[in-house]
Amino acid sequence: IRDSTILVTGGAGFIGSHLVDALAPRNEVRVLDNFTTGDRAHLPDDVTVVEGDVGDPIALQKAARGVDVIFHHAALVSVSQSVDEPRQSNRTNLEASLLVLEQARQEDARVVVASSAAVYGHPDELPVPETASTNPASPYGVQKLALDQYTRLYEELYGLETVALRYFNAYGPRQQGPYSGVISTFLEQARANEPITIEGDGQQSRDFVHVSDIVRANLRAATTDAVGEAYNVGTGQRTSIRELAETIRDATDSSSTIAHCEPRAGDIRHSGADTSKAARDLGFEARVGLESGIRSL
Ligand code: UD2
Repeated sequence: IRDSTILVTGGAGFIGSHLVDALAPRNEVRVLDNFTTGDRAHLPDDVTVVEGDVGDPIALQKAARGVDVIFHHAALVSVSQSVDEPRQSNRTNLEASLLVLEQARQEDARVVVASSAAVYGHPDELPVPETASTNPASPYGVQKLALDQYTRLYEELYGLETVALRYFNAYGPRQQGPYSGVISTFLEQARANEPITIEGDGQQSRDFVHVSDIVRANLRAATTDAVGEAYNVGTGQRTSIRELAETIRDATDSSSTIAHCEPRAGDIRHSGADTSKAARDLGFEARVGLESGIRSL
């Protein structure tokens, strides 16, 4: 995508800021972020920053005026926070997202939204295709599923060009903070030569996808003809948490021990993407394998 005017909501966050880096050289990029978890230091100089909440219609309107494409990455990403405070996460993840879709309608802009593997809950098929049943296991998952369905409906009802990307377990540089995911936690523990803490037996598995691949999926979604659809964004490979702990310990030459603690309540046992739809309709396939992705960190 080039020579376009683009809004990235949550553009100072983990995934958003990498997307901004990829877009900024060839496009006019605007970022809407409230900087509660986002970081200004991650933004290139030549983007326009609107500091504000995605749920604030005035800020959103200002940021979205005249755009061709909106990448919607602003969200409260903590699953456990959504369990503790479902209404608060609903306001950001669903109500504000609906505001983004309405704004896109007004601008007739394409919208690419960040959905999640959380829409599947405990998947009943592996690898899980987009057609699998959706029974989210958290308010976060319910909110992402509703957003995902709204994007489909906005295409159907209003002819808006929409795409939902269902991310599996994202990792990469700039993933930080209390809700940052198992890879950044294990890396921190390994670097400090402290015990690597596996929750449960470590046989649970995930599909870890590098943020550079997530960015590439977004760029494909910006130009695909196959709109009104949701796509899995993963590698198609599952890795157990035990294997992950060992890979990280080896990659960092750490003397950490590997410890087991209580399993997480309600943990998903296995998660892995069927990547064939994204390959067929977006021409997207992940390129970064887990070991090289971890080594690059
Ligand atoms: C991921 C997403 C979440 C949501 C969800 C959908 C991240 C960071 N979160 O949650 O947003 O989409 O998938 O199902 O990508 N673990 C340990 N030790 C630790 C930390 C974690 O053993 O110190 C285990 C944990 O119990 C789980 C696995 O690692 O079995 C992955 O945990 P996570 O929090 O990185 O990601 P997940 O899959 O729960």
